[in-house]
Amino acid sequence: MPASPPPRRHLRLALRSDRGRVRADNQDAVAADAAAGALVLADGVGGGPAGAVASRIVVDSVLNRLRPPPAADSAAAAEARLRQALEQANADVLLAAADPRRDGMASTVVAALVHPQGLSLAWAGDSRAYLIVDATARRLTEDHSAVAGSADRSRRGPLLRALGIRGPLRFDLVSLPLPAGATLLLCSDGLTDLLDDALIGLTVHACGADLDAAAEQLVAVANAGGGRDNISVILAA
Ligand SMILES: [Mn+2]
Repeated sequence: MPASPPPRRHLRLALRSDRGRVRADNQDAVAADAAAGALVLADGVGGGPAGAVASRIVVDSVLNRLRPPPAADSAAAAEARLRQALEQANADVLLAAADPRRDGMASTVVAALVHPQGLSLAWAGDSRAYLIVDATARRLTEDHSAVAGSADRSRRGPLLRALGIRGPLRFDLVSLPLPAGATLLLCSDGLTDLLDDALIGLTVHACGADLDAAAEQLVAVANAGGGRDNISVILAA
């Protein structure tokens, strides 16, 4: 007899999206659904308000696709759903960009699905996911930017992958186990430009089981460091 899958875990969530201290508006967007185990974060780019339009389309489109209960609980099924969700969101951004005021808008995306086999992730661009165990933050994603690792996006060069860019859609997909007691973090580059991985781990760990406090504290530390960009975080445990 096949082993029955482990029970679906009950997710606790905390979401924050902050304008920061320099930018005139917030072009990041965050959304999550605890029952579906779905989290999505997007960082829009584009002239004027278009970046904010793009990131909002992305989070709404992806979450809509991830909300219905899955036909299967496997990691492969989760990856297939993430792939379809990103393809749909990409199409939605391109369609909305047909409006000349929104020409050239695009958005990063990082989306996570928590399922009985663990965690599946899909991303395009330089928004990141981390798994935090004790005070150690392990980076799960690789930035898609011309000079990964530079201190801010203007110096890193253009995003190599994003939703809404013309041409073939490219993104990464990965599945991994989700250890008991681990905290998942999705975040935009406004956080990671100002906090290194070690400080992210320590900051979350210092707040214990209080995810809201941890999300608040991550944003506060980034703002204390200058808040040069919009700062967004989603924590799940
Ligand atoms: Mn950003």
